[in-house]
Amino acid sequence: MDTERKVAAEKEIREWCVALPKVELHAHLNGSVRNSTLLSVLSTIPHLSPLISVVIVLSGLLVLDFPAELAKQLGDRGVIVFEDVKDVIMKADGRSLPECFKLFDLFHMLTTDHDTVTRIAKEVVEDFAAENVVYLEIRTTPKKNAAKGMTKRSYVDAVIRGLKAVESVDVLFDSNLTTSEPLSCTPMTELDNDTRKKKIYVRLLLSIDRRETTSAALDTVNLAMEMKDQGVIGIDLSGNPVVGEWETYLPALQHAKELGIPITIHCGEVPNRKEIQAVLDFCPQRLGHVCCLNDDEWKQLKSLKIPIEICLTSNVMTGGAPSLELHHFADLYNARHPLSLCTDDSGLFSTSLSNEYYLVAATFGLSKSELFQLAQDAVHFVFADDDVKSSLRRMLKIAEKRLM
Ligand code: 6MZ
Repeated sequence: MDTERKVAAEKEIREWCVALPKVELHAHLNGSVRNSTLLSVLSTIPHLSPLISVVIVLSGLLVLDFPAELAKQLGDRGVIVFEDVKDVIMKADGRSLPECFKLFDLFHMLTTDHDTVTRIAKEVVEDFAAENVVYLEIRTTPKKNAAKGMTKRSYVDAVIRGLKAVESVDVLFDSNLTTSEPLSCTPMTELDNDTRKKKIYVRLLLSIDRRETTSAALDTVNLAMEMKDQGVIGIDLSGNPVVGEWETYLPALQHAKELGIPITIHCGEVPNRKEIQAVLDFCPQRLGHVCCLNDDEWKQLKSLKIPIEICLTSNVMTGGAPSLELHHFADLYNARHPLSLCTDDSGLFSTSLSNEYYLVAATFGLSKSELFQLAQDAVHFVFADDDVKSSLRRMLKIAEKRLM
């Protein structure tokens, strides 16, 4: 194929991936923040010269270069040690997992107040909806911050206010608010002003951060139970995989299981044999990542058939997979293991769910009908109830006529 035809073919499949109605099951709120929002929040930090922000914007610096300025300011004010984070920030091509967590600490300094949490929740939903995600499970770690009068509950309330504030698309987030009408499957880009608004189902998963104590983890599970009629439908275990012990979170995860709350766990981001085995024995409803399993663990995983949230770009950028070509997606897909494509941290890794579908087509040669089947299969693994699943299936049926 000559270059021109190749470029045209790539454009066509990229657009098709955007138009495909998609289900996102693994997206961290603070990892999905818009770069422009981080920049604008940055500019409100006291003593930060507006000139610095303007220069950063005008010079078109790479997104992740800008926290260097933030880090310097925070360093000057004694909030962090600038030298500790400088090298991480300056890296343009992939960061190790520990390096990502240093960046998350910086992001949290910027985003952890009620108004900013509300803003980013609203924008994250708008961004996923804009690329035809029709069902979004967004996960976030409820945070306490006494200085800002923030409790875990008020943090989640602030997220929910963000979901309610979305205007560009109808957000169906209350568990009692399912619709019997099929969702619109018109790409956002093709909607006129007077066309009926597009809909997106949004559900929340509350994350337990691996740095938390057993008691804090239990608080998160109890909060999820308390807020189950407000769109909270599951529990996630995440955070820096080299921090913490499985035994610390187990009582909270066990409690969630007893309460009937669906659970997803970040598993095998590092080769921690004891923990991977414990996670497989615990047998949650879904697993995220599963990068560093040994032969025996792969065998167990496949026989357990636990659905996997696959995060291609994230895994390659953080070194969990050696390359796209050698990503474990291929093995799991060929083994017909249940899986769903996800973004993980679309802001941090500059990706989108459409791009993840495109990467699967470009790297592993999946056809449109195979990609469509992947989107359809993901509906099986959502934590929402059967009414939502039926609605999503009806909508995908309609979309099939247009796309295939
Ligand atoms: C493990 C991750 C993650 O909760 O503040 N998080 N945990 N592995 C990953 N892969 C790279 N990416 C994100 O969103 C940010 C938090 O999500 C978890 C980390 O705990 C991070 O601090 P929230 O909204």
